[in-house]
Amino acid sequence: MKKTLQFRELLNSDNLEFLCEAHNGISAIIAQEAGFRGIWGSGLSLSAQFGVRDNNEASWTQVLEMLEFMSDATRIPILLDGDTGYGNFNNMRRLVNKLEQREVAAVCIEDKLFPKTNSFIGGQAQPLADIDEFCGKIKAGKDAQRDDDFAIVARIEAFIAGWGLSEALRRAEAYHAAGADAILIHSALSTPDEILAFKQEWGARAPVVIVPTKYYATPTELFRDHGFSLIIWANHLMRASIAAMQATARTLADEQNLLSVEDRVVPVTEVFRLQGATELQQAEKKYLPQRSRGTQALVLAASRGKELGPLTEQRPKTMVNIGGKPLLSSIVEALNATGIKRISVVRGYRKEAVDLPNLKLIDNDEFADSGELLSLLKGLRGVDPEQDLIVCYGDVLFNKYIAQMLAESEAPLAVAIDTNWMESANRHRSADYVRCSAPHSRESFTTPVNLLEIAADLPGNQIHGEWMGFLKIDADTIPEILQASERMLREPGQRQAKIPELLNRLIERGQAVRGLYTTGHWLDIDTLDDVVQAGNF
Ligand code: SPV
Ligand code: MG
Repeated sequence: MKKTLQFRELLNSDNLEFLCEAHNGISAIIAQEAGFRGIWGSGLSLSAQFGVRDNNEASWTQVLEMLEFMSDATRIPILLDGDTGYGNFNNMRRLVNKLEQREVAAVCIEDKLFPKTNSFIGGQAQPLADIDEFCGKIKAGKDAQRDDDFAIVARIEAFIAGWGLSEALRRAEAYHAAGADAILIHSALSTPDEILAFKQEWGARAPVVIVPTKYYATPTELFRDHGFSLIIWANHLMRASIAAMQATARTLADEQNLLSVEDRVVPVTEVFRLQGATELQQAEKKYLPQRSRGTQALVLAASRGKELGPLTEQRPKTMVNIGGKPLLSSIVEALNATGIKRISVVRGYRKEAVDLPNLKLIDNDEFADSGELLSLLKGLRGVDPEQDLIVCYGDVLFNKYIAQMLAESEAPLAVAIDTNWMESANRHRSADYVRCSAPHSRESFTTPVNLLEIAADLPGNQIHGEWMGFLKIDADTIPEILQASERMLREPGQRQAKIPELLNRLIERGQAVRGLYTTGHWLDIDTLDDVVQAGNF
């Protein structure tokens, strides 16, 4: 329902209704969340949050600007405390139009002179507006409004200025006749005597609004019984926040640490919630190009690398020193060089030795009696589900362009394939050979090639290349690979399963695995001989 109509319903309902003061976007959200059906845009609170006096020191456009934030942030109607209308009838009609443009439902103007002073500062000495001049202002506002449901509340300051009941009634009658939709009768007494006397005489000629700031001890039931329409809790969110800010600032100044205030302030997540941060995250997923999510890496480095003998007694293979630094350092550098900053490492054997900075460490404490698929599974559970992922091994050195090629691939799932597979075959080392939908050729640069099978014992005439141990998984595909790994590891006899077995499974189930051909520029550290060779890599 449009805000003007909501406000009109509050004014005209048979029940006593309530407005809560707010003075900026977040206090408006808080008032709405507490269940209030309307907001009082208090002049006192708005000026206070700007750090100025309630004397029209903030310009009306500055007030309007804050009001726009409050209105944008909420669905409930706002009644602006428009002071005296910020000028004469002409300023008033411009104000009404500007408020309507910002979906502010109503404005209240008081019969004092510009620049006004808050009613609780020497109210008795404050001059009142000429009745006819004020009526002209009300009329001009009503004539200016484009939405018939926009409301103008006329506020009577006769009691504040020390005039009696008859002056208050005379004014109310005139303002009502000029078109005011409701009367706000204000009083600075600590008892409700004035406003009750007014209501008694006024009856139900037009809805009556009150602000019980000074007669706060009066039971609300009394107002209900007397048929008031609307109560304004006029400044209490502002005053509550001042108390909280003063206490927090004093404590911080005295104690010079955050510990003593942390439990007394809301967590930052509460701030994000009030700001609606989740909505933006969802919108980003919907509207931003997928690539911008970035790429992360997962290094599988849980095994010892027994073949390296004494070199891996105190540390896993990934931490063996090659060319003056741990193997893992070179891997991290190659990843960093392609712009991949987020790197997770699955560690197991001598895990405390894997201690390089800026890595997310994921433990596989079952490394000794399990295969690399379990490490992959634990790794997938620990990575950021929002980013694309490159999986690599902690004992494979590579040129950065290989990671770049994988990161740039559009495929949901891809592997890097070395066409130079004969080299491994000639050296009689174990390797994972692949058969693809097409061999490496000029066409394979432009036509996507899919993996058909991966095995250590493929017949030579079927081999198109060697899997280099790299896997690229699109963020959206991570859950699928995670579930497939879980399923496989639950089957009996699969505890030692390796990634190629998972890939064959996925292919059998119809998952496309893109093969990206490349030639050389990587080194698998399996033997002491490899360690020596790697020095020149
Ligand atoms: C305000 O909240 O700014 C008001 C109410 O005008 S009072 O401060 O009581 O005058
Ligand atoms: Mg005010």
